[in-house]
This record gives sequence, structure tokens and C-alpha cells, in this order.
Amino acid sequence: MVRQLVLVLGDQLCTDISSLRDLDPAETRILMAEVADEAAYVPHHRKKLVFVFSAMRHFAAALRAAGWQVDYVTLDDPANSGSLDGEVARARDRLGDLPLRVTAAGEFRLAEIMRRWRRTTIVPDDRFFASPADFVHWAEGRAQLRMEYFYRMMRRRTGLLMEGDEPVGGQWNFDAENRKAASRDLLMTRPPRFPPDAVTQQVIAMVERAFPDNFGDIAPFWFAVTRRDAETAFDEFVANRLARFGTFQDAMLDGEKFLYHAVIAQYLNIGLLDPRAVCAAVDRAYREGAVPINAAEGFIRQILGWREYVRGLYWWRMPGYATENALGATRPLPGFYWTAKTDMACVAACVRQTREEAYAHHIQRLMVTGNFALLAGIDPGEVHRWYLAVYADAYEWVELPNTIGMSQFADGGLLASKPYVASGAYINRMSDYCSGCRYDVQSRHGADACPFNSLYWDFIARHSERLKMIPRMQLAVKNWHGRPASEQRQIRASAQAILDSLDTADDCY
Ligand code: FAD
Ligand code: DLZ
Ligand code: SF4
Repeated sequence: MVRQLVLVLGDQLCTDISSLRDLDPAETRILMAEVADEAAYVPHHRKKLVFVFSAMRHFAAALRAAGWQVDYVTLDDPANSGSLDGEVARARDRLGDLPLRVTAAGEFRLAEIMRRWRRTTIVPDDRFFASPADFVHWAEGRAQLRMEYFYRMMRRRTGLLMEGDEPVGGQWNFDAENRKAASRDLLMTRPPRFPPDAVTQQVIAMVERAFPDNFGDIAPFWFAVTRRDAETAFDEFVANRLARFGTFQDAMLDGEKFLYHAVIAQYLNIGLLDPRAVCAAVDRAYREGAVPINAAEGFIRQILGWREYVRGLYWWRMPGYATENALGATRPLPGFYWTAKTDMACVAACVRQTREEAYAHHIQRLMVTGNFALLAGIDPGEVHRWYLAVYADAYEWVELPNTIGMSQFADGGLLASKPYVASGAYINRMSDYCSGCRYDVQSRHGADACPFNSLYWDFIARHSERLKMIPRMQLAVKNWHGRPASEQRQIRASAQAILDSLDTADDCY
């Protein structure tokens, strides 16, 4: 006899999810539902929609094969109510007024909806190394939060890359070795591709019908949609690309979308990969001598450090965090974030690849599209909704702190010790975009000057009162004030021309 209903959300696709643990399949009915509300709270990239729905359908099949009874509601089911509220109510109408269990939602928005559900037990999501309460315990009372100290605490707690109480390799962080630019003669493997099976093809047809106007290419669709394939993708990364992950972590090459990155965040964030297993495998690869310490440490820091840190910060600071705007930025997001129609070769390349793959690596997000938005004073809420929509790995708990905190400095420095702003010189050093650009990366003003240059100095000038209080920005502020007034005027006039054109042009300037 069925005694309880368990709702499994689209980003909870693992059989040891806390809501199912210790339950008897004979007494449990699992509910999974593709609903319009979740598909449309931001205009998700179409590849992301195919990925989530196909992974959900494959997971439902895996649950059934393991003996569970699953009610699965497709998006195009005529009876579909369009919301998780509605689907829980419909399931209770069908099955009787059963008690509901669900693992806590990853996003504040949905957690608030779920809090209102009757006869519902919300079980903590323990797929993370630290709980939200662990983070608050660590953070509260600290004058300043820094990821590095949280990360060291997590290394000690997990024993990852530790020798007793000491970090392996004698230091905690090898970031200084991880800033090499890539060159064209580097050989790297691409992430493995998984051709769409019949289930995925059905989902593709459905998403094409239901979301004809959403941003993003569906084809070629090559993401893994099962745990087994996601594990194959991760194993390939460890075998072929991890060793150089650290060294070239910050590099960008035109046309090379993935470099030595893992391309696994989309799998981790919906449950197809387990962060503990991923970190353990990388720790092992280092101890077996297969990869150097700067690669293993750099990688584990991203997952054990950054990923956990931003989640803790999110739950600690929500709901207010979503609307923070410390720099008072109000300009609308330029149309070229959707069309890629801009002469800035770096921005165009990052937006194009985002449209093609629902993927850009960290430095493209942070130092190209994010950097431009910050320099140009784009409304951080608009920037946030763009990042949440366009990446296959985007969920608010991880995207929001990265955007509001790390990228846009909209929290006033809670997450980042300084704004991540840079002129064209940084992009030129770390990439080959500038050689194919119509702008001159060496010029600071004039019609052909790289927009990142004039906007960078204009940003420093606009915010100099605030920036001079930040030790790592003081040199830039001093540099600006040391420039001749005539040059300052020319730079600011160039910046203003760019900003004016952003306000008036629809898709380019
Ligand atoms: P790799 O570079 O190979 O890194 C390995 C793993 O480390 C990633 O898969 C990811 O799980 C983790 N990781 C790395 N950096 C971060 C970080 N800063 N925060 C949290 N986890 C990290 N990541 C998301 O998972 N979802 C998002 O919505 C998201 N939005 C972002 C928005 C902005 C503005 C910025 C600057 C970064 C964002 N990130 C986000 C972090 C990071 O860019 C992506 O995790 C990474 O690019 C995913 O690609 P990958 O799997 O190849 O990562
Ligand atoms: C991202 C997503 C999408 C696009 N669609 C669904 C859906 O139809 N049904 C569902 O259960 N989950 C979906 N998800 C994942 C949810 O948005 C995610 O569970 C919440 O954002 C909480 O993290
Ligand atoms: Fe980007 Fe400026 Fe280089 Fe052009 S010159 S690619 S706009 S950094």
C-alpha cells in the first residue's frame, strides 16, 4: 500500500537523494513533473531545458528499473497544471491525501513556495560538504569573510589533499602558478559527446515546439543525461585534461570553448555527479602521481572551496542578497548579450559560444561579460537574470553570489576583496581575442580605442572615493589621479560615448 508521496525535483537526480533514503519502494510513490513555472522563471537557454528534461526522464526510468513507482508528468501532458503546487495537488487527488516528502529546494524562490505546502516534510539536502548552518557558524562574528579561510577549514575537515594537519605540497593554495596564457600549439582533448538517444530526441522536439523564441542553440546536443555518461565525461577529464587544468585555468583562446576545464558543473548541479566522489578522485589522481599539485589543488578549491562557499553565502544572505546594488548601477543589459552583435571580439566570442553551448568557462564569465557589465554600470539584477538563464549549470544558489558578489561587486565587497575589473590589457594577456578585433587594445581613447580601456578608467574615476578605501585598488586610483587632466577628459569622453551608445542601440553600438 502506498503510504507517502515523494517529490523529486529536476536538480535532485540521484538515487541516494535524502528524500528517498530508507524508504520502502512498495510504500512510496515518487512524483516528478516538468512544469512551465520552473521552465520559465527566467528564459532558460534551450539546451539547458533539453538537458534538464531529458535527464529527468532518464532518471525516472532508472528509478523504475530499481523498483520504484514513479508518476512522471511531461510538460506537454494536457492535464499538466504548470506548477509544482498544482502537480502535488493533482497527485494527492489521484492517490489520496498522502503525506509528502521532498529534499529542500536549492533556490530560495522555490523553498518559499514549498514552505506553504501542507503535510510536507522537507529533508535537508546533504549532497554538499557543508550545511547552510555550518556556513553561518563559520561566518558569523567574522570581521571579514574570505573564501580562502573557509576553504582551509573544509580541507582540514575532509582530509582532502591533507597530510595530517598540513596541506600536501606544503602550501594551501597554488593559484600563483595558475595564470598562464594558452597558445595555439597546445593540444587538448574536447569533452566527450553523447549523441541524443530516442528520449532526448523527443525532448528536443518538445522544447522546439514549446520554447521557439528562447535564446540558445539546441543542436548539436551532446551533454550526458545519465549518471553513467556524466561519470564517463568526468573520467575523461581526469585522464586527459586535469593535469593542465591549473596552469591554464585563466586562459582564453578564440574558438577553444573548453580548454582544460572539466565542463561538469551542469552534472554536479543536478545530481548526476557527486561532489564528494569527484574530489576524492582528484585527490587520488594527485596521490598516485598522475597530476601535479597545482592542478589537483586548483580543482578541489573550486568545488570544496568556491562551490560550498557561495552556497553558504546564498542561504545566509537571502532574500536581500538578490537585490543588492552597492555601486548604484542602473543601465539596462545591452542587446548584444543576446545577439553577440558587437565589434568587441572578446564579448562577441563569449556570447556566441554561450548561445551555442550554454557554456562559457569561468574567466570568460568573470573577465569578459562580467567585467564589461561592471565597467559599464549595468543593473546587477539584469546581469543576474542573464547568467541564470543562459548557462546549463545555472541555479540561483551558485549563480547569484558569483554574479552579485564576485562579478558585479554589488554586495559592496562581502564576497570579493576587490572588484574584478580589468582593462583590455588583461584580456590581451590572457587570450588571443584582441588580434582579431577591430579595436586597438593599446589605445585608451578615441573611436578605435578598446572599450574596456576607457570604461576601466572611467569606472576608477566614477568610484574613486569608494575604491581608494580598498587596498588592492589604491594603485589604480593613484594612477588615474596622476594622469594629465587633458587625458582624463579624453578618456572619459570616449567612455561616455560608449555608454551613450549602449543606452540607444538595441543590439550593437
Ligand atoms: P571548471 O573550471 O572545470 O571547475 C570545476 C568545478 O568547480 C565546476 O564544475 C564547478 O562545479 C566548480 N566551480 C568553479 N568555479 C566556481 C565558482 N566560482 N563557484 C562555484 N563553483 C565553482 N557555476 C555554476 O555551477 N553555476 C552557475 O550558475 C555559475 N554562474 C556563474 C556566474 C558568474 C558571473 C561567474 C563569474 C561564475 C559562475 N559560475 C557558476 C562559476 C564557474 O564559472 C562555473 O562553475 C564553471 O565555469 C563551470 O564550468 P566547468 O564545469 O568547466 O568548471
Ligand atoms: C531547472 C528546472 C527546469 C527547467 N524545469 C524543472 C521542472 O520542470 N521540474 C522540476 O522539478 N525542476 C525543474 N528544474 C529544476 C528546478 O528549477 C530546481 O529544482 C529549483 O530551481 C530548485 O533548485
Ligand atoms: Fe576585447 Fe578590447 Fe581586445 Fe577587442 S581589443 S578583443 S574589445 S579587449
